[in-house]
Amino acid sequence: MSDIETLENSIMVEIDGAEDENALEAVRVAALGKKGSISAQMKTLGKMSPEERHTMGPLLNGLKARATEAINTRKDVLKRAGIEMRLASERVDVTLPVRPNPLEVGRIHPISQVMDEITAIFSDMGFSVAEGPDIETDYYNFTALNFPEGHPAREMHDTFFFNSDKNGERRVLRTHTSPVQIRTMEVQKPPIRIVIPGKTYRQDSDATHSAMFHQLEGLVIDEKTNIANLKWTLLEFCKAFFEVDNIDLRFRPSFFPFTEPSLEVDIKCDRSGAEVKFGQGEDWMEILGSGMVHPNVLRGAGLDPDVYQGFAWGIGIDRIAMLKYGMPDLRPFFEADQRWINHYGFRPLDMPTLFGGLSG
Ligand code: 2U9
Repeated sequence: MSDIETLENSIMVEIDGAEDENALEAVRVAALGKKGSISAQMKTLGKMSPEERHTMGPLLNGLKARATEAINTRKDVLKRAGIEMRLASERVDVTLPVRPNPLEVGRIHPISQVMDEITAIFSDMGFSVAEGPDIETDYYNFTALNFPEGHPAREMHDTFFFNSDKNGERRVLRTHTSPVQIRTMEVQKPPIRIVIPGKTYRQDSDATHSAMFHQLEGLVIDEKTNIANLKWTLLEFCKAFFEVDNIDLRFRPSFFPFTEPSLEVDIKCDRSGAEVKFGQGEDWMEILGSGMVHPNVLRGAGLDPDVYQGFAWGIGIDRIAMLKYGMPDLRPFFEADQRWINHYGFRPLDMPTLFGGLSG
């Protein structure tokens, strides 16, 4: 066997033995690369006599062509084998249901949704959102709000009291978000326009009351703020929140220690069906409480009632969420039942805005 035949045999054995495309590439470089075995043979042609070159030239060119072809054939085989292997190992069950987009999983709780809706409405009117602690001092929860010491109103709130500390002071779980207004008035010079959404606590629980519930209160203080401003603000809020234009409100005199005069607000509605409808009917339903901030409250927070006046209101978020979205029972709000939240919850990326729609 000639040297060329021996070389060809050994290259062909290596090509056939290459188990993957990387190994085959190594064989190609060893044979046909710049310093490869076939290239080395080709280089010897230049030193041969014309007769020798005449014989050896075609032999070496034939070897180069056959080696190249064998490499390409083997490459195709290996490529196809690779695809077959992936097809066998990577099975896809096309009958499986489509997985939901991770951004779409999870639901916004109706309370968070309603808080976002209300804050969107008041942000649009120029209000800021304020927050404060859930555990309050007796002073901020009661005294600063014009509840006289020992007054039965303190008990009326069904307050959760903590044990007294060594100074005899007892903290409370706030019974309303009103302490936040006091804290704001102490540090911010009017004009003040704030809304305070948050958790509040009272010892009360049945189908429509829970010991922890949510309120949204609001406060406006300026030099000429008056009761007409209060009525307009609450009317515009109700129109936007219930997404009905012809809302009718009725203001009834009431009593709260922190406002004078105090007004309870009823909304006209139709209660004849299973769900309450607004903008129609002849019934009235109490929806929120409000009033002009009591001069004692202003004075206590360091504001001169002869210069500043303002209005405040409070609304139960859980209750208006039930009203707006037709939820009959308050208790599932706090039961973390996945089926309930899937039914009543809101899509996470549908942020309530006045221009895009509040409730999607
Ligand atoms: C300051 C001054 C006045 C907040 C007010 C109400 C009337 C009210 C209830 C609504 C339903 C509580 O959740 S509820 O049971 N709230 O009726 N809240 S005026 O008045 C304030 C607050 C802070 C400094």
